Amino acid sequence: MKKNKGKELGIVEMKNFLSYDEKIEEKTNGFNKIMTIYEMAIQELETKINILQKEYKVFYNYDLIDHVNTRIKQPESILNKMKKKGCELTYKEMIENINDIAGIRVICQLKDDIFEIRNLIEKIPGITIETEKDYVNHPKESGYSSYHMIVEVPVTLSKQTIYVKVEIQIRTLAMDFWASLEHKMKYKSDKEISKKKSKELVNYAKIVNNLDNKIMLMNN
Ligand code: 0O2
Repeated sequence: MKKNKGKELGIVEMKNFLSYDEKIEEKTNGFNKIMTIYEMAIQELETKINILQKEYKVFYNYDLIDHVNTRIKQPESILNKMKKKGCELTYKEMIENINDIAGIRVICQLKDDIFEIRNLIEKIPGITIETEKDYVNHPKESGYSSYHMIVEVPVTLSKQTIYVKVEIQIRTLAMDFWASLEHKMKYKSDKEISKKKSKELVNYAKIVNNLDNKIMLMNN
């Protein structure tokens, strides 16, 4: 379990709400309570990111952030991921091992902006970065490109503060277009797609990357 300024995270504070060794039961009161905490964390972080977006637009006349999407992972998706990771299907294992139950996607126009946004997020008071994955400079084999951060967001309730993990994905409009298409075609599909199509997708990812680089140069 992670420590934050000498404080145990997440689970300990959330223990007051339900018994954490219990098996996950979707759509029960306990499950909904946990999901509400994740929703609160998204709300907290989204507000802060929206403020940065507005600040850049109004004070610097610059569209640093094109738009922001948020989502709570579907219960079925959570359970599938837990099974894949070999976790026991308890709330404790879910909170400890599934980092992207709460997700925020920040979409920008230029590749350089991804790192500007990352640096601004790092400076938000109270937010702690737990892990980062740079699929922008190191795309996945599939061609997937994006900057990932797992951050801890403090959610202050009347009797306690709960530190909740949120996954942030930062990517350009072009990367987002590719990822959405590939997600639909392949990533979450039960059926395998042909090797030819997979290769084609990797090629399109390279074209998207090229486009992002050219637009960045043109802009500079
Ligand atoms: P969904 O449906 O988007 O929620 P870890 O969290 O480190 O234990 P994980 O989750 O594999 O392991 O980490 P990673 O690589 O950071 O991927 C997390 C998310 O990134 C995925 O969540 C996808 O949203 C996205 N992603 C990663 N690889 C690909 C890819 O090849 N193509 C597309 N389109 N998206 C990708 P989920 O839960 O897998 O799916």
